Amino acid sequence: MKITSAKFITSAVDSSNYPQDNLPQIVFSGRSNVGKSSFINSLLNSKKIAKVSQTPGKTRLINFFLINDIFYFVDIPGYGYAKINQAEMVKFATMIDEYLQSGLPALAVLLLDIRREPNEDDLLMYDYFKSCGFNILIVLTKADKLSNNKIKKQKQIIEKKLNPRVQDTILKYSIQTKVNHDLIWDIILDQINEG
Ligand SMILES: Nc1nc2c(ncn2[C@@H]2O[C@H](COP(=O)(O)OP(=O)(O)O)[C@@H](O)[C@H]2O)c(=O)[nH]1
Ligand SMILES: [Mg+2]
Repeated sequence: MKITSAKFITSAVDSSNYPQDNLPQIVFSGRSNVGKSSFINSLLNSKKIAKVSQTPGKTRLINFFLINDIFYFVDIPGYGYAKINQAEMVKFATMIDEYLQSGLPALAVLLLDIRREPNEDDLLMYDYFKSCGFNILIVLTKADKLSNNKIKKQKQIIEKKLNPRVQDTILKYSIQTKVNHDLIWDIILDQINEG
């Protein structure tokens, strides 16, 4: 995929702020620090596009990036914040619920750190994506941190815990080696063209 333009469009708390043009959307989700911003930047061959969503005030919002003027990357906030109170948690869940129920996402990308066993938050998010009827791509980040042997073992551990559907794809990724970069783009573009 040749990226000719990638623009930050808007941050949203609710549907009144979503883009209204009905272009396909790819949603990215994962625990804080999983490497979501790095992954988005790496797919877009950009050093900073997803950084916008890291500026203060935007990290807990839904951020929309318009790619090549034909589809959106949608960055939803990393779950599993340590310091969040009950009221914030409810607000946060409501915001993500509303977006995922909006019928907009064409593909959900769930990011998991290849070195870690999925936790309750990861499993909940995966179940949630399934219940929304999304096609799901699971990306195991930071693959460069493990040997090939260890990668194989971790992939088995993660698959056992997640129990993925046959139609879901699981791929490792690394921002250093860009392994599976083209394959991931193929999957994304397939989804966009189907919609
Ligand atoms: N070695 C390595 N580090 C990574 C990779 N992806 C992300 N990181 C690092 O992991 C940390 C968290 O990444 P970030 O993209 O900010 O995570 P986010 O909180 O999910 O957006 C940063 O220090 C990144 O440099 C990767 O593929 N390989
Ligand atoms: Mg981030």
